[in-house]
Amino acid sequence: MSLIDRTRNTLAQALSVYAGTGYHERLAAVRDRLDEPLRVAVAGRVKAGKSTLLNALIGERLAPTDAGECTRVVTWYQDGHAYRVTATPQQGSPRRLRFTRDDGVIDIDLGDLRAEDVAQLVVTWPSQALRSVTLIDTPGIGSLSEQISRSTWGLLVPDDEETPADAVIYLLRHLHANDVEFLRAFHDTEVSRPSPVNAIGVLSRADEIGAGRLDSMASARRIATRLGNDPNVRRLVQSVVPVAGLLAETAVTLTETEVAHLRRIAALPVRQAEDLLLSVDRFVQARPELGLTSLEREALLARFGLFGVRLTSTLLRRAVAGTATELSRELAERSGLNHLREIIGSLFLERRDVLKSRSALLALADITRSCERPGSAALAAEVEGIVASAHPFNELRVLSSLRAGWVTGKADVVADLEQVIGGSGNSAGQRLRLTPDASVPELTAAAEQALVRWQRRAENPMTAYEMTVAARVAVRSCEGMLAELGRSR
Ligand SMILES: Nc1nc2c(ncn2[C@@H]2O[C@H](COP(=O)(O)OP(=O)(O)OP(=O)(O)O)[C@@H](O)[C@H]2O)c(=O)[nH]1
Ligand SMILES: [Mg+2]
Repeated sequence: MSLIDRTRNTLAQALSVYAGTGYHERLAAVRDRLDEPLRVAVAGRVKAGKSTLLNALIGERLAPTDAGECTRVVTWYQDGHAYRVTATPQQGSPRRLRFTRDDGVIDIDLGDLRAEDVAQLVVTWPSQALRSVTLIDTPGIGSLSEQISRSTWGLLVPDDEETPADAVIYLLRHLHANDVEFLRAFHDTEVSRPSPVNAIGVLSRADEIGAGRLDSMASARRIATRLGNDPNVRRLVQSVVPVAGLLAETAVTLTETEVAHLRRIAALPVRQAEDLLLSVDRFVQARPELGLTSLEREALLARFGLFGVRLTSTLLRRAVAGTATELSRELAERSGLNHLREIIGSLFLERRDVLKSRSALLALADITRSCERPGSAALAAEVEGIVASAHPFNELRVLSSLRAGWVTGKADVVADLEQVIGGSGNSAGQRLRLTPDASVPELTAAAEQALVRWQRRAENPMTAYEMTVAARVAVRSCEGMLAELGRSR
């Protein structure tokens, strides 16, 4: 039986054990959550670019950036049939809020509520992007007021260890001791401790890293790779990808007017354009003959950043992109957005069932601990049994151990192990390092070879104990792939 079905059965059992108690409702919510989209929180320090990145992922400018009271409230963005905003006050029952939409940006009217009185906002928005994930925007951890930081902590590291989010995208700007501490606390939970599996790192505002020079993204990639290999970071997040969030957001919401304005800069001879783009002040004031008002120039800066204006005008001049559609595609690629989407796809969405089961079992374990009832001991044993034996959890554990440096070996062996157990993506192709178009016979042959390789290692008396345990898990992973491939023939 699959992990998610086992989890579902155990939940059904729990619902009957706790029928008529105060826990029944919470259990029903846990059960319903299994079938809902994956909940992914976007977290990080103040002004790390969280809301901007979230908008880029949704493809609309829904989350407020910069100023505004609502940046201080945990806000959920979920798919639905109607456009609706609901506030859950700290005290009292949820209520609908009025909102307006101007230039694509939604402006929520809190009415007589103050930001600190609101536990959370839920924005329901019909959106293709939100069909598979519910995104949770969080106020920055760090310098803002205590209470706001606490509400984000509460979301990610709740006291009862039942995390409202199934996974998290953690934005890092400059690695700071608090960042690491924050990640550690988030992962300090039962099923996978510490788990890099439900967290990915984004090196945000990547365009600013090389001071906005055209090669900024290349510098950002180097830094992200270095961070991703840092043992302190590796044991906390799966991988670190650089994203220029502002450019990504603009890429997916680009307007024809903006492209027309950029064309004027692209029409300048290279030298003159470079001179104009030397600094923000220069760009806003110089070359009045360009036919762009300073307001229009400021608007371009706010949407693209200096790096983005340099990059897009260069792309237009070199005819790499001609139309708004082409430009949008090019920018989504160059900003790192496409890469981030791929990573979210392979590390979160394809692991959806495991992440969902994990959240549900954590909640269930917590309930059985807090309230004893006839049948609850058996239930607790069942949960423990699933957590201890289900293969996907074993893979998570090996992955965490690898990342924590507990399982060691030759670099290529460790890399192979990490790949085979799904560390870089869950599909057979990714596990076996084949291209996405690999055929079933090719995949089967590669899986058979991997199986032999890992069986040998598991049986070799010279293999260290930790590696033997890990190798057995890898063997199971290979057998699982072969079974799956056999079914698909
Ligand atoms: N240059 C550049 N600026 C960015 C980028 N991402 C965000 N910004 C700017 O940084 C400021 C803060 O962005 P937000 O997305 O509101 O950041 P946040 O982390 O949600 O901020 P809080 O919710 O207030 O903690 C805005 O002025 C954005 O335009 C980026 O990738 N590059
Ligand atoms: Mg924000």
